[in-house]
Amino acid sequence: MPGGLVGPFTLIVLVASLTTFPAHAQNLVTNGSFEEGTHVSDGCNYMRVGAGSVALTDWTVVSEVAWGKNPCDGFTASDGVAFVDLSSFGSQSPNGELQQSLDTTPGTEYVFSIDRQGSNAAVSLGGSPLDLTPSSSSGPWTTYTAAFTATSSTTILSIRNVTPLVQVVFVDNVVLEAPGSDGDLILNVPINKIGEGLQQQVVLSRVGVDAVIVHLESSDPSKALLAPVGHNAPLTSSIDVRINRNVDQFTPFFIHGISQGPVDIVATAPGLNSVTESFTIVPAVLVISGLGGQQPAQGPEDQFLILVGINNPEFNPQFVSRQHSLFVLVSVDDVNIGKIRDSDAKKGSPTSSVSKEIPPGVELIFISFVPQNLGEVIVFAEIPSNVVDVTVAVVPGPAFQLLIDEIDDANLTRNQKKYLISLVLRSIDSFRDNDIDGSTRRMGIFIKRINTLEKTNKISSSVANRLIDIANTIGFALANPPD
Ligand SMILES: [Ca+2]
Repeated sequence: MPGGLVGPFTLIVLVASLTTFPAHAQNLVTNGSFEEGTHVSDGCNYMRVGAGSVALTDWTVVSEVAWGKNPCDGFTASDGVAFVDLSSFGSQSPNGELQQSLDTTPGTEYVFSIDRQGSNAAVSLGGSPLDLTPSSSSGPWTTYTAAFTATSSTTILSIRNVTPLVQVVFVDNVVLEAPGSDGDLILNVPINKIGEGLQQQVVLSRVGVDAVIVHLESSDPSKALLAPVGHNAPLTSSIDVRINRNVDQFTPFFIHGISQGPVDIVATAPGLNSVTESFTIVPAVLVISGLGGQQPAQGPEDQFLILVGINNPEFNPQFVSRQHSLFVLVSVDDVNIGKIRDSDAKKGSPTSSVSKEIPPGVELIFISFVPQNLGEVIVFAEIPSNVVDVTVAVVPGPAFQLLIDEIDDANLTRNQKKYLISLVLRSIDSFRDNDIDGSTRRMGIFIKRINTLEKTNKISSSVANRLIDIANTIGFALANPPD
């Protein structure tokens, strides 16, 4: 059993030069990808590497591990072709452990990372267990990271199996990097306003190539909180996020507007210039889109959008914060002209008002407008901080289209449909020519024709009644145009 972090054996040490390429950091771990050494298969391209073995270049084997290199069992390395299984063959090494001694500078903050697949392993540096992110779990290859501040000029790295009886504790791609010295942090901010109760994604990046852990902090947690993306972590006043070792890496995170007022978000990272962005948390507002104004109701049902966003000339939609649900009340002022319904509730009857949740992480909802009659109706949408409305005109043109659609859908012969639609089209032509009398007269002919078809049992009473209702509505509207 390995007791302390430095065992009673001689450490085999080989340290990389720290003097080359000062522009960016070196990996202080040598052979961190386990690609180098004298590999001899003991089965399936796994090598049993016992305590004291020097087969794995630059690593001290404290307790037996297995060294896989292009193994036959379908497993692959995370980096290159080789990796280490801390549990050795099967689960034969419940405490498999590797160590390496690293040259470090006291007081310097480093970034550690390791790829792991399978069950948990413990990592310590200089005797201190690392608190790796994300929190440990079983699963496929995942990169775990932690910040580490050296306290000594020599730091022992230990990687150890802490899950006895399991068969897969693979590790690969072990990196300890000095902080970068090149470049600044950059916050790519779409807009410096965030709606109260809403969230905005901001992308953190840097000029340079080194991996770095960035500390982000809200200057006033009562105004704004932070959260990483892709996790259900609670909103907090500060988070640490990692920018990976790649010049093109961008790391998104979310700023959540909590209450109105100014707030700064400060990003700091060891060895880099910090950056501060000022934000203003403003009231969330709504916008009704796709209805009203120059868009009269198109009938028989018009789907429209309610967007949630912030108050600025461009109206930037923003997502609802993950810790909020935003309830929007949508209503109409005259159900004789139009009703509404939740577009997601397919069978719901249209009604005078709908209360609908915009769930966390969403920026819009769909509502349907269902014309009832020709005329004008106001559609309202409201949240506690904001009310908007649009006036919707239900006009004859679309009602004609409604009639054509009804004819199309009715159980009629092809010739009957053709004749009835031709009557409607002629009525539309007259309407467009401002010949309101001609248009009305043709609707009258249409109704007479329907009555005849019904009396001779060529169409059912229900179809006849529906078509006559619409035609009467059009006729009424033509005789009584809205001002
Ligand atoms: Ca490897």
